Amino acid sequence: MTSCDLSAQDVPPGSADLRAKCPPRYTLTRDEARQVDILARKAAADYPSADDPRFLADVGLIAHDLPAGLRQSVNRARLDEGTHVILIRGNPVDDAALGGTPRHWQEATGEEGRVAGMLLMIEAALLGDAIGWTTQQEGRLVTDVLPVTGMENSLVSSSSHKELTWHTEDAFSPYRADYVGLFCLRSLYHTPTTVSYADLSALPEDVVRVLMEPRFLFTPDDSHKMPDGTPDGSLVRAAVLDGPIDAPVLRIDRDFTRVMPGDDAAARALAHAVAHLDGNLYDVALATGDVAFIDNRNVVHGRRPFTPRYDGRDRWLKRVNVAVDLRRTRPGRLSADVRAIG
Ligand SMILES: O=C(O)CCC(=O)C(=O)O
Ligand SMILES: [Fe+2]
Repeated sequence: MTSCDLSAQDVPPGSADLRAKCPPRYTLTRDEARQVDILARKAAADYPSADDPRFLADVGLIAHDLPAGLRQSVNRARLDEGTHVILIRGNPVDDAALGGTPRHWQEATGEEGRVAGMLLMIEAALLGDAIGWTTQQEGRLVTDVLPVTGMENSLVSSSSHKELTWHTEDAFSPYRADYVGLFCLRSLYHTPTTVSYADLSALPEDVVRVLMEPRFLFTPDDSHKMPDGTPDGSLVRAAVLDGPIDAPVLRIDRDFTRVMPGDDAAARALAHAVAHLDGNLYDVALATGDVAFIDNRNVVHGRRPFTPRYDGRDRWLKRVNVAVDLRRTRPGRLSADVRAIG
């Protein structure tokens, strides 16, 4: 047993370093993987898509049929307020049936990819309800993370040559997800996802105090296609740290967080936070069959650079945003039935 084969309950509370080295993980047995596969395929047969309102109404119940060991492990990690990432290994992936990695997320329309999306939605339902963004990948709930020609050096997840710098997912929005779920379908060279966390005991007290004040400006990242003529309408002023000092919620995007002109104390605090998060950054290399739920309140995440080949074998993840309390996101949605924010 390596030091990382710990179950969630074995991780001592408060040990951010150990959490980084040993994320709570659950490895499905072959029988359990078969059980998960059957559930996902049945859902794909019973419902037309992951966005179907009937599926969204039922998926929480479908998740009751996931293996008991998995449900117990995810539940413990959910209740641990310091969790960085929940890893579920050994999920079924039929590489041949998937076909080639699509050249663009708009082309990710294959049936086997849809089954994978259903699987991710079912496991995500152990944590909450899926939300989407009208401004992102046409408002889909299950989105695709894959390298796209021409985007190699961009600041979005379809980049490759350029490191995807760490960020709170959708930091600009009060309706952002509590978890970001990633299902790795393919990653030949194990390109790592990156994760970092704030250890407040290692930051000067005055810096922490400033980070807790609403002195920071957040703009939507480039993955959100905002309507023309909305330059500053989308600017949000908020704190980087929120909540109790022993269980802070982190909100920061290395590329899209600024301070008001002339606010030197906020600029200094932001620089401290950036250097601190840079220093705590560690790798989580997802392999085929891994599902990772990143706690978007406790950690920031990104991705190391890689060289895409555009040969149909490139890295490919399915992604979902999960809200623990769907009602919290309601002001951002048109109606109870609409899951896309915006
Ligand atoms: O590609 C990854 O590992 C992470 C990408 C990312 O930040 C995201 O999809 O939100
Ligand atoms: Fe992200």
